[in-house]
Formats: sequence, structure tokens, C-alpha cells
Amino acid sequence: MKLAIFDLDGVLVDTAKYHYLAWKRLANEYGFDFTEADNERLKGVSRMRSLEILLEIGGLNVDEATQEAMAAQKNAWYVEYISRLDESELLPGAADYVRHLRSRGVMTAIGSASKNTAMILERLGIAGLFDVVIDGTRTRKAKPDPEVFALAAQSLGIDPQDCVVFEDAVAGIQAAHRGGMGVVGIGKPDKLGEADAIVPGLAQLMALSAAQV
Ligand code: B16
Ligand code: MG
Repeated sequence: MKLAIFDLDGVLVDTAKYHYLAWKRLANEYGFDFTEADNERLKGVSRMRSLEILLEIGGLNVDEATQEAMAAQKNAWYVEYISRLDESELLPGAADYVRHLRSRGVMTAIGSASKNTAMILERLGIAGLFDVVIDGTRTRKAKPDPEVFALAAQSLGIDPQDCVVFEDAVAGIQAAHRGGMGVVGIGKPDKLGEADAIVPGLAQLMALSAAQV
């Protein structure tokens, strides 16, 4: 592995709960409920695709201008919630594992769908830990398209076969494979069966790496 590409939400930080709160608030404003189980369908999915799924759940049909307004409102609430993020919300082992790889000469990148990536990395104090950050502001195609990961590899001149992606969402695992990269699924095996290896979190990978030293 020459380059490790990390998804952000669900791998380095648990922002899913804030996405959930903001989508639920939006659903409630429009008179329907949105459950945690519904929220599972939005993980790793782009903002506008997430809205389409939400509207489907609520059985609503709205015009494009209203869709834009709804997505902007949701994002404003989400940004308000994550503006209070700090280092304590890094997932266990996340920063340690990234530092460990870097100390071994492995390059590191972010490959996230989120347009709020820069702000989240700053709030978590880990912006300096990555050679390149590719996020939703730099891509035209959402996961499972491999664009986000391919751009990370290309910008550092690394072959896809020398890259490993760390992902918590099925769409991201498919994107990595379509891009010819290896992928470690972060989370529960029942949802991530397509990954080449699955671990509950980066803390477990850190423990394994430390044991082999
Ligand atoms: P934003 P990831 C994804 O981030 C989230 O998993 C997904 O729930 C969210 O809708 C998407 O980012 C877009 O986020 O609204 O902040 O642009 O998992 O690819 O790091
Ligand atoms: Mg994710």
C-alpha cells in the first residue's frame, strides 16, 4: 500500500448523527417522520440524492427550486451542529492510525462526498495529516462512481492497485472496487460483505499494526 484513502463521515468521525438530526428536522417541518433506520440509506450518499430518498420516504413531490431550498436549509442546520465539533469526536484510533501509516511512509488522502469536509477537518484538528483532500466540492460524480478515489490517486501519481480505501458505506466500497483499489470496510460485516476485509473501526487496525511491530 502506497496510498491510504480515508472516507470521512463514518470512518474518521461520526457525523452521521448530525446529518440525521438535520434531515429529521427537515422531514418534521414537512409533516412526516424520519427514523434512524431511514438514515442508514443516506450514508455515503450525496446531499441531493439524500434529499431524493427523503422525499420518497415522505411521499412528497416538489419542484426543483423547492428541492434546492430544502437541501440548503438542511445544510444550514447541519453546519450549525458541526460548528461545535472538536477533537473529542474523532472516532477511536482514527488519528493514531493515520499518523502510524504516515510514520511508515504511506501517503494519506481523504475521499469524501461531503462538501463540508474542509471545515470538519479543521474542527477536528487533523487537516495537516493528509497529502491530498478530495471531497464533494471537487467531484462531479457521486460514489459508487470511483471518481473521488481516482482523483486522489492521480493527484499523487499513485497507481490504483497501490491504493487501499477505508470506507463505511456500501456505495464507497463499490466505488473503490470500480476504481481498481483494495478496500477495508469499517463497520458491521452484514452490511459491508463486498469489502476485501472488514474491521469494526480504525482502533482495531491500530491494535493489529502495533502488535506486529
Ligand atoms: P454534505 P462521506 C458523506 O460523507 C456522508 O456519508 C453522507 O451522509 C452525506 O450526505 C454526504 O457526505 C454529503 O455531505 O451534505 O456535507 O456535502 O461518508 O463520503 O465522508
Ligand atoms: Mg462514510
